[in-house]
This record gives sequence, C-alpha cells and structure tokens, in this order.
Amino acid sequence: MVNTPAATNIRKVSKVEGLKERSNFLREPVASELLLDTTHFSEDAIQILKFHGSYQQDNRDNRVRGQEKDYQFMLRTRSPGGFIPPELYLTLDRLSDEYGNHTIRATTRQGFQLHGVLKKNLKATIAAIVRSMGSTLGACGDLNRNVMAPPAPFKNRPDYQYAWEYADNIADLLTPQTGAYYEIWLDGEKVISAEENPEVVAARQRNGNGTIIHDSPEPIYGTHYMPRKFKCAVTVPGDNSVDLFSQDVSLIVITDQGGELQGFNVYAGGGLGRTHGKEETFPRVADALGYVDKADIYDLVKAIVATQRDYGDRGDRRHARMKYLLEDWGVERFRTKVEEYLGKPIHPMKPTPEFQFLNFLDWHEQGDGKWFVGISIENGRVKDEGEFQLKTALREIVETYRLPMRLTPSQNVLLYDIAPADKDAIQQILDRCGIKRPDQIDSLVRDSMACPALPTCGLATTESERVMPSILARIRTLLDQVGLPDEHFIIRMTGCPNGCARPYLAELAFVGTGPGMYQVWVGASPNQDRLAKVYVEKMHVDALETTLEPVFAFFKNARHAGESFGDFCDRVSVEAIQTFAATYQPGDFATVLEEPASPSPSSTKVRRRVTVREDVYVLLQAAAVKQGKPMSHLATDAIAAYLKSLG
Ligand code: SRM
Ligand code: SF4
Repeated sequence: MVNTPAATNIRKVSKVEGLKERSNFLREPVASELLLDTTHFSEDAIQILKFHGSYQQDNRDNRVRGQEKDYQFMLRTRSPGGFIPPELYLTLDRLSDEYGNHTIRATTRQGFQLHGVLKKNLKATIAAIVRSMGSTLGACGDLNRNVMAPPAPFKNRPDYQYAWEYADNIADLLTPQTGAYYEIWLDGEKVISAEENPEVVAARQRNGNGTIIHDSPEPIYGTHYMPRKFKCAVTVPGDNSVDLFSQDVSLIVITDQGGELQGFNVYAGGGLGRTHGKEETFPRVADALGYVDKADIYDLVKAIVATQRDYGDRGDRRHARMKYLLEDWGVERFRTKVEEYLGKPIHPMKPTPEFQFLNFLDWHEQGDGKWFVGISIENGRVKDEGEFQLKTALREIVETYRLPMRLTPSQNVLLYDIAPADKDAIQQILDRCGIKRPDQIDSLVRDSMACPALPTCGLATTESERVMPSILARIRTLLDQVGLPDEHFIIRMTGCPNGCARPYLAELAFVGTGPGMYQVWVGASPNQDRLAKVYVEKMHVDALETTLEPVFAFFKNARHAGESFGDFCDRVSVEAIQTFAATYQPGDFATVLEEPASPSPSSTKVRRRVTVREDVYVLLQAAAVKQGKPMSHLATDAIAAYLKSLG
C-alpha cells in the first residue's frame, strides 16, 4: 500500500484548492449564483463552473471603459474520440443560433464549443446538450479532459476499434461521480446516454494500493480533484493524429498478428502550456513509460492519476501539470511510484513503427462498404459566411442522412457511415455550399491550426484565428517568391503562450506576446514527435516577410533532398539560421547563397557573394538536390576546379 503524502505534500495550497474543497463536490457557489438575476458569476464560482464545461468570458471587442463587460459563456462538449451523434450535432446547431453567436467551433481536442451564451440561457443550453446524448461535464477544470482517439472510422481495423473503445472507457473511468452536474443543470434528472462498461465500474471501485479514496463521493479524485487539468489520448501504432507526445498520458493499442488486443504502450508527462519570461515553465514531450497487459490498463491509469493527484504541485498552479512531476523526478522515479500504486512492474515498451501526422481528409471507403468524408474546416469554425455555407451544409447533410461525425484533433470534421448511393448527393450539397475539397485548399491552410484568441479568450494577448488566413496567404506568396512553390509544412498560431493549438509541435509557429506581436518557433518534426525552438523572441506581424525570407532562402539553398522545413531547421540549428539571417539582404534568394551552418572543408571565415545567371542557378539547384549538397559547396567546388584547370 502506497504511503500517500496527502498532508505532507500540501505546504501552502493555491486558492483554487480551497474553492474545490468548499464546493461540496462542485455544487457551490455555482448552484446558488445561477439562481441570481445577474449577468455573470463571482470569481469563486467561475473556477467551479469550469468543471461543468463552461468558461465565463466577455466579448473583448465590446469593452467600453466604465461600462459593464459584455459577459457571455463558452460551453465545451466532452466527446471522447470526437464522436458526435447526429441528434447532438443538430442540437448544437440549433443552440448556436438560439443562444450562441451563430457559430460552432471544432476544437483541437475533438470537442465542439459554443460561444456567446448568456448566463440566463446556460441552464437551457446545457440541459439540451445532455438530452441529446452529449455532455459538458469535465470538459474543463482540474480533472481528466476530453480523451482523444484517431477519428478515422475504419471498420476493418480492430486496432482502431480498440482505440475508440478504450478512449470511451478511460473517459468513463475518470468522469466525476458527483451528482452536482445533474442537480444543477437538469434539476436532478440523471440522463444516461449509454450503459457503462461493467469492467470500468468495477475498476473504479477497486482499490489498488491507495488509488482509491474510501467513503468519498469521488473515489478516484477525492475532495480536491486533480492539481491541474489532465489529458489523455488512445491511439494505434504509427498514427499520431492525436499529437500523443503533448498529452499527460497516451496509450498505444498493441494487438497480436490476429488483431487481438494484447495491451498498451504508455507514454506520460507531455504538456505544452508555458508563460513568457518564466523559464521554469516549458513545453515538454511525453516520456515512454512502458507496456502493460490489457487486464491492467485501468489500474495503470488509476495509478498514474493517483501519483499526480498525491504528488502533483498544489501550491503553484504554474508548476502543477504532471509534466513537471516527470521533469523534477525523472521518468525512473515516476515509474517506480506508479508501479507502487499498480502493485506490479511495468514492462519495457513493445516496438512500434514511427508515428505519422494523418489528417484523414477527403473521401475514403471505411472498410465495410460504406464511406467517410473528411471536411477541412479553417481553424475549426463552423459558420455561414458569404459563399461559404458550412453550417448550412452540415445541418442539411446530418438532417437528411442522420450521419454521425467524428471531430479530428486538427479542428476538422469526418462524416461517416455514408451509403455508397448517397455519396454523390452529399458531395453535391458540399459543392453547392461552397465547401472546397481538400485538394482545392492550399495545403498550408488545410493542415494549419489557430486558437480562438480574440475576442472571446480572456487570456489572449493578440489575434490568432482572425489573422491566421492573412498570415498563411502572405507566407504562401513569400514561398512562391523565394522559389518554393507548393511547399507544405505544418503552421500553428496562438494568441498567448498557453499552447491551445499545440504550436510547440509545429514546423513553424507564431505565439502571441502582445498586440500584433509574436514569438516565432521553428523546427518541430512534421510528425509532431519533437519540440520546436524559439527563432525570434518578438516579431511584429508587419515584419512577417522580412523575418521569414532569410529562413526560407536558407531552407531552399541548403535543404537535403525531400527534407521538410521542420527537419531542416532542426538539423542546421536555430543559431545557424540566425547567423545566416544576420547578413542576408532581401532578394538574396535569387543569388548563390552562403551557408554558415556547415562550411565546406576548404572554406575560410571570409565569405563573399557571387551572382549567377538564372539558367545556371537552376542547373546548380538541380545538381545540389541530386547530390544532397548545399549549392554554395557545389558552386565553390566547381569554380575552384575550373580555375585550377586554367592553371
Ligand atoms: Fe486551451 C485555456 C481554448 C486546447 C492549453 N484554452 C484555454 C481557455 C479556456 C482560456 C481560459 O482559460 O480562459 C481558452 C478558451 C478560448 C475560447 O474563447 O474558446 C482555450 N484550448 C482551447 C481550445 C478551444 C483551442 C482550439 O483552438 O480548439 C482547445 C479546446 C480543447 C478541448 O476541446 O478540450 C484547447 N489548450 C488546449 C491544448 C491542446 C490540447 O489539449 O491538445 C493545450 C496545450 C496542451 C496542454 O494542455 O498542455 C491547451 N488552454 C491551455 C492552457 C495552458 C495549460 C498549462 O498547462 O499551462 C490554458 C490556461 C490554463 O489552463 O491556465 C488554456
Ligand atoms: Fe486563449 Fe492562449 Fe489558448 Fe489561444 S492559446 S485560446 S489565446 S489561452
């Protein structure tokens, strides 16, 4: 039995710990304040309201000095694996018009958000979601958040089936057990959407060496819930559509040759949030923890939760995510503690293929004769605007064909279970409503993400979603000018350093630092298994072209054949790019460029520029790609050899 540190670990606890303790398991002060005829909740109630899946916000575009803020609420669904039944989608669509801002937003964790709901309409909105087989319970707050899983509805892939099944089960295992949610929003009526798996029910009660808090309405969480938000994903070998290295816990389904589930590889301690200027906060990729048999998976998850619950930092919320426990302890000590709660050793990881970024867009046969279609949604915003009528299209399709959907971790939507006979009609609706097919969308746009930021997010320091389209268009123009047409890489943007669009795992990212200002990050891998690094601390949005032109010119000049932008930046190093940019003159991309990162053996410190004719440049470029050498090396060697031949 693990000797839990409950009292010893809690030195001076943060204010939120007291609020959780006094909330009577998430009831107060929300329940009382909801009855008041006010536009907003108190600061204390706001913290507890988050556990119910709602954030108090104000429309920051409408702030007027001396006047009350334009208070409104954001609601977020808890949708494991991004599953949205047709009834729920149609309800969300209706609610967004009746009570919200007429848009629905697919999030980076496979949920939907409504924005702009007034306090007086909160109860009706949440009740309608729950009655349509949805939930917002635990979508925010210090507990397990929406569990992610690959969205592709492959019916002939047992590994994918297991990933969804276990995403659902882990979500159920870690759902808060308090009756507060149903009491407050549904007057006590407990609406059950699906029977819980009996194994999950049994696992929740089972006491593995101190994982359970006895006689508590919350056997897994206890009175104080988690020290901070907690995020899990379940995926299959090779599929990194869930950004598994950014999660507190990621489970990888391991099957035998016959497709039978054997167990799970487990990664732990990922997380992205940070604060500018505070070096002690940082993004972190998850460590490999080990492999467990399928029979132990729920106890393993409980053991990890108990470790973070009992040893996570409850004094400083900036240091409270589980990634800091992993960082401070090291993975060995963390694993030993988890094994104590589990009561048995964790085995070495099973070998798996490399993980890849997958977006599942466009039409695919799903393995049982039916089809799914992946629709790219710019920054996840489902709306009707001008000729672009996505909200209308989705409503019409779901209403007519009663199709379920899965939201993707890249803010997109997959409609599935489409009968072959309905395919053409559905594509016609999409075409009529101006919805572009994935190959008609610039690939930079298609695979990019931006967080909502202004005007709804209270933590935004600058724009994100609203400026991303113009930023991507400018980057495309620049790439064309530099001579990198059709180049594709992953670009993400956030309005502050919290990392909601997972920028630190993008090949190129912009992280808001203040009005119109961004930190620029480069060098994460195209498959999101390596973190990016800061290239420029502060870039004004107007300086986008002057900041990126040298980087793209260097990339064009010195990349290896087929090398992606992120891999290139990582290989040559941020410092080398900075050195290169320091002497770069605008327009230099049309000349033979120097490469300070890896000088040829014969080079000296003094470097000079030589301009060549365009046709020679094109030949040089082709030869450089073929030989996998920087053009500067090739040109130097060729000129040296020629001059030598002259005697
Ligand atoms: Fe986030 C806070 C939006 C995914 C890290 N996030 C917020 C809030 C609620 C702002 C607030 O606290 O007042 C944002 C609401 C904006 C709005 O107007 O809607 C917000 N986060 C989002 C969403 C909607 C962004 C999106 O573009 O889709 C995502 C909702 C996901 C969901 O369905 O649950 C969202 N947030 C993420 C992710 C990515 C992920 O989970 O895969 C991260 C980074 C991963 C991680 O957690 O480490 C993320 N959000 C944060 C943080 C920093 C946490 C930290 O460890 O420091 C905050 C601030 C906080 O918690 O104090 C935050
Ligand atoms: Fe808000 Fe920052 Fe998250 Fe963007 S990254 S939604 S600005 S908290």
